[in-house]
Amino acid sequence: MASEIGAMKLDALKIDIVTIFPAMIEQPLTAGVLGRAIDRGTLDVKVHDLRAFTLDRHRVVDDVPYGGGPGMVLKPEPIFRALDAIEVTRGRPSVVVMTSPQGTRFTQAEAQRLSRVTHIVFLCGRYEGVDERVRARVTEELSIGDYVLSGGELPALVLIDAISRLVPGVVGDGRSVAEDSFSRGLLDFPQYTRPAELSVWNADRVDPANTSGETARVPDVLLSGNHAEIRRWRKRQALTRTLERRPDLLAGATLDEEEQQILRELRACRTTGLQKGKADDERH
Ligand code: J9Q
Repeated sequence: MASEIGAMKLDALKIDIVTIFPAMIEQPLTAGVLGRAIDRGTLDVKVHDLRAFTLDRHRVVDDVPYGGGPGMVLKPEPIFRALDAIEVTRGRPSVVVMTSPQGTRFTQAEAQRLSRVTHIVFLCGRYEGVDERVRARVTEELSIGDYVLSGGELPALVLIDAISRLVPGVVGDGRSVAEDSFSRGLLDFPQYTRPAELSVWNADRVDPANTSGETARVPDVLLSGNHAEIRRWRKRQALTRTLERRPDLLAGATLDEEEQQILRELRACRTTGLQKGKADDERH
């Protein structure tokens, strides 16, 4: 009936997922940091097949909508039975989340809040809908964005990933969680790794001999060893990107004195038309 992934710890975050496609949830949760957290017992995850909570021989989970129209609607009784079974075997959950396009938008602040609860149930709806009476047992209806999906499984995985990363012990290096761009409210600065100089791959594709000699180099400042300069360069890059791509984020960002100063410079440059494109990046 319910498949358990991993062994559990006393302070683990308990997560139950109710779905008609258990395989869609199970496999992804075996990979990466979440997979390791489940193996260690830092996360206690159970996936429940909604069909296991039907009583008829054809294990029917959906039916035609009252009033007519296209598509099928998830029946309420199997969902109620699944929630009751979870409560009996796993305890009363702190929150019951349903992923749906009608939900409020999931944000990093919501992820922070939900990472502090002890037990979350996720109900994965279908595109066509869920019987409205199910909402009586749902404490939060969340959307991950405005696009059409076939079901709530992928949104549930998105929520589980974002929430679990914030649970102490899930991500090995707690520093990268704290420094994560959305936690600071800005986009990330550009990252580079070795080699410091790269022949341009596009040129190879056009001309396999690649006689152009064109290279893509890592910015000199990152090779300089001057950590004060590197920190300032990164701040400027993060602010430039945020200003150009997501200016809406700046309203909610917490900036230190240096960042506020850089932002004033960038805005002044922008309005005078001095700074546009790559040229400016190289000047600073
Ligand atoms: C269940 N499109 O979309 C965005 N966030 C959630 C959803 C969604 C969907 C269909 C079914 C959830």
